[in-house]
Amino acid sequence: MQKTILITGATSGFGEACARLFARENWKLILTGRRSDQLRKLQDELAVDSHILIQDVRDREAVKNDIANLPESFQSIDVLVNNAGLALGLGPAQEADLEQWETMVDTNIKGLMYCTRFILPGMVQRNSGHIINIGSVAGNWPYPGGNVYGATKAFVKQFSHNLRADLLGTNIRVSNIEPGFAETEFSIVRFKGDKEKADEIYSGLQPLRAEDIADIVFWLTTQLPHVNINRVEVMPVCQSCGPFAIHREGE
Ligand code: NDP
Ligand code: 8X3
Repeated sequence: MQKTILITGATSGFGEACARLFARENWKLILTGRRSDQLRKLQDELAVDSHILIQDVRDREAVKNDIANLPESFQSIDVLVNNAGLALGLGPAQEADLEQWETMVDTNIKGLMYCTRFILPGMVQRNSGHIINIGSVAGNWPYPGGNVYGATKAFVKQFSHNLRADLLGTNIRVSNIEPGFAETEFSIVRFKGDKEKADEIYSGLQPLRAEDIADIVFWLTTQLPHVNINRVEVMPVCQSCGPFAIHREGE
């Protein structure tokens, strides 16, 4: 039987790449995001059964209503990819803009909570489903300027583990993908639309591509039903962890 996947944040980057890959694999798609033009264009382009939700994941009532009012043929969601998210700014905590911190918390934490909470009961009722969260290496490792963004992704990791604890005894799977450096619209958003600055981030190196993450999402869904991949941390070869930083007096 044809399966259904709901991908949040399908207007660009990882979400769009997932939409294209799962369309090729003939899944039914529910695609969400705020940019309606991109969503409609993508829907027109993909020759599969699809439904779009023009939705801000921060809007709890909208997420609730959209899920409650899905057309009947899209109601049985097999896979939820909680992908919508963003980083804003890369400055030190003491100079950070609280609005930006709140936007990251509202999107990466609360939006992901809403989508999960409204879709999970159906999965539990059917005793079947897979929640795939998009975390980040920033939730595992500190870096200067990662402050609240990394902390939101640490939430996503622990929430994923705790969901597994609650879902023990069901057939529902939960996985957290933790990508490193990947070229999408991520840095353009992080630097408030400054494309030149964003391009500099990826110049002279081979970052992960959105398609690399889509491949991992798909691979997770193809595991035998008794297999749960808890976490996948993935970096491009050109990225690694740094040594501990030490400050010496006088430096
Ligand atoms: P993009 O900026 O290309 O995509 C982000 C997506 O999230 C867009 O489709 C955007 O849609 C959506 N989104 C953002 N805010 C909202 C909102 N309030 N409501 C609904 N949708 C929203 O970046 P990526 O593809 O790179 O990012 C996808 C996920 O991957 C994010 O969670 C990010 O934190 C994570 N990640 C990214 C890495 C990278 O280096 N690129 C590495 C590790 C993790 P729209 O604007 O249309 O609403
Ligand atoms: C995005 C990866 O390293 O830019 O989550 O924070 S990083």
